[in-house]
Amino acid sequence: MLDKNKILLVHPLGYRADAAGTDISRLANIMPPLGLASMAAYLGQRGIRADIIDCYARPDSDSRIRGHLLAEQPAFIGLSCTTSSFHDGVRIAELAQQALPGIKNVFGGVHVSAMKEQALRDFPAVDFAVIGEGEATLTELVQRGADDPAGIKGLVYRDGDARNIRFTGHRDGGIALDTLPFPAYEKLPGFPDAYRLPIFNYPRVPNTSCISSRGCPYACSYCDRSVFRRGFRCNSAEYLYAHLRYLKERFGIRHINFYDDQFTFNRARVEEFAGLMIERPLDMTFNCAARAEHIDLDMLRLMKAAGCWMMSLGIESGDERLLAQHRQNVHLDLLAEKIRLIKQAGIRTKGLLMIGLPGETEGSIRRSMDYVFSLPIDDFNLAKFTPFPGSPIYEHIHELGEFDEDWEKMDCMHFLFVPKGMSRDRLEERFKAFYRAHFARPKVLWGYVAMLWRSPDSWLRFLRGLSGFLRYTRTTQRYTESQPRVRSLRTRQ
Ligand code: B12
Repeated sequence: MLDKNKILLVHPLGYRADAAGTDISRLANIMPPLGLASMAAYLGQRGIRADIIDCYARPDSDSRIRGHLLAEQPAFIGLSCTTSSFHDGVRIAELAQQALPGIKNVFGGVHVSAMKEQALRDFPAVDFAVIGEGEATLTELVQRGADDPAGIKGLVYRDGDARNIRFTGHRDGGIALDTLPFPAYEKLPGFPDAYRLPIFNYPRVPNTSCISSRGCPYACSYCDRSVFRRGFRCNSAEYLYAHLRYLKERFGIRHINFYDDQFTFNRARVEEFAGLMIERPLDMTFNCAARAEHIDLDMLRLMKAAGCWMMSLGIESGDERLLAQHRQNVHLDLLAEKIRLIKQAGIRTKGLLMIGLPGETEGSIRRSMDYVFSLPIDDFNLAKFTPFPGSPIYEHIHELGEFDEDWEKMDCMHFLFVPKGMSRDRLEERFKAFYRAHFARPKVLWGYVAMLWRSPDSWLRFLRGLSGFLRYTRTTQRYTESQPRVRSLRTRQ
């Protein structure tokens, strides 16, 4: 008899465990699955025991999953999947069904939130999909049991007949974020030491990432907002301060990376939070991401005094005409001005860029390089544009170029989309040239040398993972090219 009061939550690795040592994303960055940790805490408050297995932090988890299922006999297994990890999630769901007949699986996260009914239609192994915010929907499902899903908002389920798939509709509004318990970090084995922020992106260890808001009011063409949709909800400054104090006191955390899409969107909140960090110091530093429209020098100086170490800005492209096709408020001069203000306030800056957007040309890549290299940025990240299901551009992507929709490779490390007028080889070549040009600049190189004392732990990690990094710089391809994949499931069955 399965235990109806228990669920195992799993964060899949996304590919075979023996490839984890050569995955450059993993080498550089392992972050806690905060969505799962939030749900585990929420379920726990309601008397449901939720355990977490994070295969991303500890690959080779199949035997751990099997062992846990046999020992604990949970009635549900929950899987949190991006597009690239979805097939691995399906594989784990099948593994669970074999290990523990009768167990029901429920998928959540960004991929199924975008696919909705299609996730069940194309994948018979998937029992339920939670669309959007998971806390309340999952709690209701576990409390009511797998046989009575009809009235639960935010759920996709099979109504008797395997072909009769229903979506109950989105939940109204969203949870008031201050009513949520802090994520159950203690349920993440090895937290915080098993997790690592992006290399060279933090001054001190232990550190972690944190989310203090949900939703984004903007509508960029390439961004999938199926989970939290439009709008913006955030924790109050007091809640946020209490959250950081908890992380410091319970886990010794000394640096936080806020992964909010728009950390500075609510100015009053930022001012109040900074005020608290200054008045009652926690000896913690933090990074965050912001949009140029929502920062100014006074705010930046206050944030610096409160411990802000690095700020990331989505530049995406240095070609104004290209950008205008993909996002609102495109003013590259204003953006450059704001980046200078960040530096003036004494905060490190990181530029986030994309290459291969629809409309990209040799000329726009050249302009992006010229623009980025004219800015005083300390670090940058160049992602290969990937059209994710749920993003506005996905709807008509085939009109804009060639798209090979191979979900397992949709990890921003492959050019699966090639814009009209470009070739894949040329994009690869320009991608490498972009990075080479960045690293060839003496100022940038000196910045990385300075990390010897600014972030000594990053250098240790870099040296330990050197063979993996070198392999990557030689190929700029990820594990999927050279390593066995999860298995060759077709994208859509
Ligand atoms: C932190 C983060 C990571 C972390 C941790 C991921 C994780 N599972 O938490 C790491 C570093 C591992 C990561 C890796 C990648 N990421 Co990432 N990541 C994020 C980020 C910035 C925040 C996620 C987060 O913590 N959100 C806050 C929590 C509270 O929300 P949540 O995770 O969505 O969870 C809620 C709901 O989705 C739902 N839910 C989630 N899981 C489940 C499971 C069940 C059972 C249920 C019922 C509900 C449920 O309930 C949760 C609570 O309400 C998001 C952007 C964003 N703003 O969300 C991108 C994002 C999810 N990542 C993205 C990408 C592309 C990647 C990578 C492919 C790229 C890369 N090269 O690094 C890899 C994939 C690795 C993998 N195996 O999945 C894309 C995904 C797009 C897509 N369709 O696939 C996003 C949306 C960013 C973007 N706009 O492009 N990522």
